[in-house]
Amino acid sequence: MTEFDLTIRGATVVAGGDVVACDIGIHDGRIQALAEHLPAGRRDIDGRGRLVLPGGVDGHCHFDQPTMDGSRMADDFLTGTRSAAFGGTTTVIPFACQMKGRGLRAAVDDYHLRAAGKAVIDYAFHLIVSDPTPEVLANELPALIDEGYTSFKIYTTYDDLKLDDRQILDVLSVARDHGAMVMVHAENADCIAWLTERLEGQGKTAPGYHAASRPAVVEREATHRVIAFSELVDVPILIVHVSGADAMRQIRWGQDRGLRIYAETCPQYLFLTADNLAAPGFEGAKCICSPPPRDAGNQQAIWDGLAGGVFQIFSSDHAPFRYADPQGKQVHGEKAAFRYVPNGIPGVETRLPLLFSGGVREGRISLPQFVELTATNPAKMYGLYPRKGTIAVGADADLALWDPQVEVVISNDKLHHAVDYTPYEGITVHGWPMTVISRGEVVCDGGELLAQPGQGRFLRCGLPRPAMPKSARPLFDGDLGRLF
Ligand code: DUC
Ligand code: ZN
Ligand code: ZN
Repeated sequence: MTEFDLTIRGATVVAGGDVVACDIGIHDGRIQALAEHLPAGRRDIDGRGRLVLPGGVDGHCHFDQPTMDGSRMADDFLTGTRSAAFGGTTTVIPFACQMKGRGLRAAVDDYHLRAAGKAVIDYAFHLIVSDPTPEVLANELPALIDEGYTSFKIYTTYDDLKLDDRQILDVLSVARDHGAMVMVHAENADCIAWLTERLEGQGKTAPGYHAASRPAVVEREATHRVIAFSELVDVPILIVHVSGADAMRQIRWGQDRGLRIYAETCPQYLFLTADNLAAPGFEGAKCICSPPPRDAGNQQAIWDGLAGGVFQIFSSDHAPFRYADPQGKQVHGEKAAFRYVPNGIPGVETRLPLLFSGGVREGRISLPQFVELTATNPAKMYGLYPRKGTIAVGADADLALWDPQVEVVISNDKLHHAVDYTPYEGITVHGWPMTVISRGEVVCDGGELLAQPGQGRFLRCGLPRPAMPKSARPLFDGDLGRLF
């Protein structure tokens, strides 16, 4: 038998939906053996007292994404992946964003340049399709899917990004034909614009009114609409950053109807509420994100949906803007109306500890559910499984060794992103990843970064199995009867 490069001994391991005591033998960056007792490796790590989980897969985060309003994201591929790694994540999937009037290929090329030589963990790209021209639909998108960019996000809101219904149907149809996964940001743009104008007319421009401009009904309507489109085109969709009970009910309705509707939620919908947006002065801007956090009842609904299977994945939607910065939340000044504040909050490092503590430690979800939501399912949804997201022979040795007991009070000065605040300041969590391993190399250990920038590799994604349409037949095969 080949000598292991690394053996982790005596740990409690979550593998294949079970919690087992075993050793892990690693060779050439991959898991080569799982057994009760394995021979010593060239290096051994004592795993006693540690919980070994697959490294997290954060299927929704934004690093160094170009913006249109003069703002700038604080995290690039170095600080973003560093922060992810310290929080137990070993794969990230940020977005190559098409600018209206430009091609998708240009967005991908530019994003590779931004990533080059920086990442400390592995990364893939989603695409954002904001301008589905005939050329994009017929040529660019199919070619990119073929090259390993097999998931894309579309928006029903934000002027720079939103698609109209006809465009959404066109994009869904390409996804169906080529086997890609479509992520949807579902909020009704016209309702938001209408409400925003009225609020501004009443002088209600403080950050707290951001929540009033995007109430649950706005998310519910768009969620139901895209579920209907998914049924019409017969293609699965994944609704991202679901904020509460209203949208969840639409999703459950679609799922009960037998449609392949998947859903993601994020820490902000469990640990923040609209009250955080209404903090004194401009402070609430720190929590401006869309959809906005709701209230305690909706937080509970999200917990229930995580435990009960409405949600398949739990991502950060890390969108990092510094607070006290003319290129951050204050790009239009420290008294700007809420509509001019960049949307997004940081969370790539705190995603896993918050869910581990609030979910597993508090008994709301099981440990295997935690692993599914944060690693296995995102890997499956985005065509990275079984290479990523699981502890199995042959998988990449991407592992997080957790101390499940340690108590940590979250504070920004302990985090590794480049943002000057965390919305979770002062929250106490139990459990934190102490050692993080990427393809067999220790990336972080005891608070120290051991990886070199550029060590992370770009991943081409396969076609995700969950993106397969219900019917294997082409949508229009000369027989329109199926549609009616
Ligand atoms: N909403 C998004 O859709 N993306 C980034 C951040 C946010 O709040
Ligand atoms: Zn979004
Ligand atoms: Zn996002």
